[in-house]
Amino acid sequence: MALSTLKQACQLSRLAGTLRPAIYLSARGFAAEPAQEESETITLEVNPFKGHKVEPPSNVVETNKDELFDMYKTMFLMRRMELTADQLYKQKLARGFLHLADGQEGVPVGMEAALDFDDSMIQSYRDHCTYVGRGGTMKAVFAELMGRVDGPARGLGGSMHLYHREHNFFGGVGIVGEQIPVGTGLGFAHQYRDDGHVAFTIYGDGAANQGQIFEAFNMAAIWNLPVVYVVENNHYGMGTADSRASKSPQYYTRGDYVPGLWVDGMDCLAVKQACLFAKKHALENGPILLEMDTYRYHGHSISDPGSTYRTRDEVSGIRRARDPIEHVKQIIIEHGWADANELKRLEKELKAQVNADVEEAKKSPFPPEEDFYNNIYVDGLGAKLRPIEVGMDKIQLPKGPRGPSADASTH
Ligand SMILES: Cc1ncc(C[n+]2csc(CCOP(=O)(O)OP(=O)(O)O)c2C)c(N)n1
Ligand SMILES: [Mg+2]
Repeated sequence: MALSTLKQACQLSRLAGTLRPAIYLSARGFAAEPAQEESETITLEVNPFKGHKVEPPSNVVETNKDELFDMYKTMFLMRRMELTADQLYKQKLARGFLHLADGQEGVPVGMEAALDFDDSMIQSYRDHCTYVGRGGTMKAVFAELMGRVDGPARGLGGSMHLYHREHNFFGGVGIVGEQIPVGTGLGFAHQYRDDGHVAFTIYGDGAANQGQIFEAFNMAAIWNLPVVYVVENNHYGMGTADSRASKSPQYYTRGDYVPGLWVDGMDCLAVKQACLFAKKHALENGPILLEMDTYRYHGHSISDPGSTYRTRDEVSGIRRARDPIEHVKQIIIEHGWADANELKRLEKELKAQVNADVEEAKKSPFPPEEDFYNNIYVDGLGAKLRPIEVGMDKIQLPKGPRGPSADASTH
């Protein structure tokens, strides 16, 4: 499809709320591809799925050149975004918490290839790539990290609180496991509205033994809610290996009566196939659990070097054998669609795009001072923080026993 036609299609489908993110990235000029005919379908084998109480889908997947280029470019951009966020933090331009997902890019990219933006999604604090997969911009991510108003939380939320209401991305939440009951509620909303869409509820292996998960599974199964639970098993919860935290780290089996699939989460095509299957299953039969076997290259957060509880060899071994971007790059090269030099040139363009987005984000202003007092109380109640009356230009302690006459140093 010619790029101009693609852009028109994107504008139309954005209005209809069903835009697919890879195409969205192309439309924003990331894909400096020459105009080309629609590419022909090819089939590839992915690592076989393992099923729990369900017959797994075939491991032969259909794809094409355009889709693979889009996946490759989107994952590459996500990787650069995460590495750039690391740099911004070290330069003290980004502040607060920061959890990076480099290594895990195959999951959001494969997931979004199977969904549209009318399906809803909720994620943990490791949310930058998920947000971009949902059609959020990298400029907005950088702006949020640097506390600027062009971030999705107007610079007040930071890394853990990305959000995209128009594309049904409900965060970005900081409390481990908090998103699981909320995502179950999103599934309830889809069922109640009978809108033919599903809720993808994503959590980590470190959340997978919490009690609230099993309450959520039970409710979703009793009511046949269209919820796809996705456990991103990156094999560590902070510095604790999954085998030390879980009696049974076979998370795809842990829903008991909820069927599950083990998925090679380092292969975006396997993820796509599993998500297509899971969406259909959830709409027809109720909840299903996908275990995405994946890996994070960075430490748990920016303050964790990530090398005390695992060996450097383990990290470099996974990078060599299973890297999600290298995998797709190899497919592209093997099919003769581009050679290594052409891809290098393309990567240079993509890096320049990320740098340009950072510069744009830096132009975004910090929030105005009054934002400090907004979003605390319902509008109209005024900025009253007990026991202190707060105004923009004054802080007055009330008179009386808790006022200035009391010992203010006893807090
Ligand atoms: C209820 C709760 N307990 C503990 C924490 C501290 N904490 C933050 S992240 C984390 C590990 C979670 O690991 P996992 O679910 O595997 O996600 P990952 O970080 O690997 O993406 C913990 C214990 C928290 N944020 N919330
Ligand atoms: Mg984990």
